[in-house]
Amino acid sequence: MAFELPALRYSFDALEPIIDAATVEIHYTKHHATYLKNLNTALEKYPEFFEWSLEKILCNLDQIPEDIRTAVRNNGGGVLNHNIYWASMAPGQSGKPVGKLAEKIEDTFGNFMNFRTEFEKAGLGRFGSGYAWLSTNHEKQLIVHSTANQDTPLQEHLIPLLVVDVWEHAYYLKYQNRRAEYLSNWWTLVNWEESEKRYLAAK
Ligand code: MN3
Repeated sequence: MAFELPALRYSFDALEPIIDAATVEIHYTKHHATYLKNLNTALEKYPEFFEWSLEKILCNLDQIPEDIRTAVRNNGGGVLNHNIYWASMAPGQSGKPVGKLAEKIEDTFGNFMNFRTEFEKAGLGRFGSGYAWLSTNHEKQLIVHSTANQDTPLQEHLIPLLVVDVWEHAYYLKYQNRRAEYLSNWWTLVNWEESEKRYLAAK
């Protein structure tokens, strides 16, 4: 069974005015969909990997045949990262973390604003294309970091909880070169219930 594109949980215009409808539509139906198509095309040569989860594939890239490994790393990462990015956002959010994750953020960073500053710094500091993440390790410690291109936290043995896409295609139509403005506006879209679920499920 080929991998599939998860349905977007909201309409293209639901993240307005922070992220415009055209950006969401192009990002989901063109960028994300193309990573998916290219991943499936690469794996057609070795269909046994369709039995694996995408997470398992990305955690075990050394077991992927060398001739498709780079394609699987880039396109599989592109699929997973976007799956998490879309789920990290929702319309009508409170802007504040919830539950156990909220407590852990306070414990780790002192307060939410310190965490937010560190996360934005990770996004701004990522040269070129990539992502800023809140991830957890196997001891359930929180880590703010960034990844390049379509690499994922899984390759660093981390479990992703929250992500923002800082590729220019994620914000260029509305913000052009103003990545900092995109990042500071983005917080009102964060779906903290989703991150809390990921944190509780992390092992
Ligand atoms: Mn993207």
